[in-house]
Amino acid sequence: MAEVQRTFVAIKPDGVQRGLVGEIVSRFEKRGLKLVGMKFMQVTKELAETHYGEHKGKPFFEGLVGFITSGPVVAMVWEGKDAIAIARNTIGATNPAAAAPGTIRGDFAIEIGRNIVHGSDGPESATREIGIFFSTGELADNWNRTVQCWVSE
Ligand code: IDP
Ligand code: MG
Repeated sequence: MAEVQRTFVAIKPDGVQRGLVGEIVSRFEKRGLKLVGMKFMQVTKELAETHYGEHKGKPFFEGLVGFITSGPVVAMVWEGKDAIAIARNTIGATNPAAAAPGTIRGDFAIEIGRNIVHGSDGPESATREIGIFFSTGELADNWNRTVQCWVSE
């Protein structure tokens, strides 16, 4: 039986600027994940450098930090069975040029530096990323998504 997980997803500044917030949120809702956290916010340089710490030193790091701080983002936490992998395959491959049609990146983006959405890549990064973007009081998990019995056995 798949484990119930939480994952961190963010709509990056390009997704916000292009008016794709509703479309992207809708895809996670329709897939069957439960929303437990959401905020519209400006990412600081410090938060961006912490969030993307694993990429420090890579040639695209400075550009990535500049991009992610260039406008507001929508930070979210989604919950469900296997939520981390489910969110990643809803998002699609890192390079949109190689992302399958039907995925968010495959449908709305064409290059890696403007790939619209972020999703945690494993349980440790999910815990870490949720923790740096949200305090526990900001997560609203005391609700029943009543359609859940039609999504999961
Ligand atoms: P992911 O977002 O699919 O997990 P990562 O390899 O963790 O992909 O890279 C984090 C982010 O860094 C990517 O989503 C993308 O925005 C950016 N990035 C990764 N590689 C490149 C690159 O070669 N050029 C420009 N940006 C890149
Ligand atoms: Mg990553």
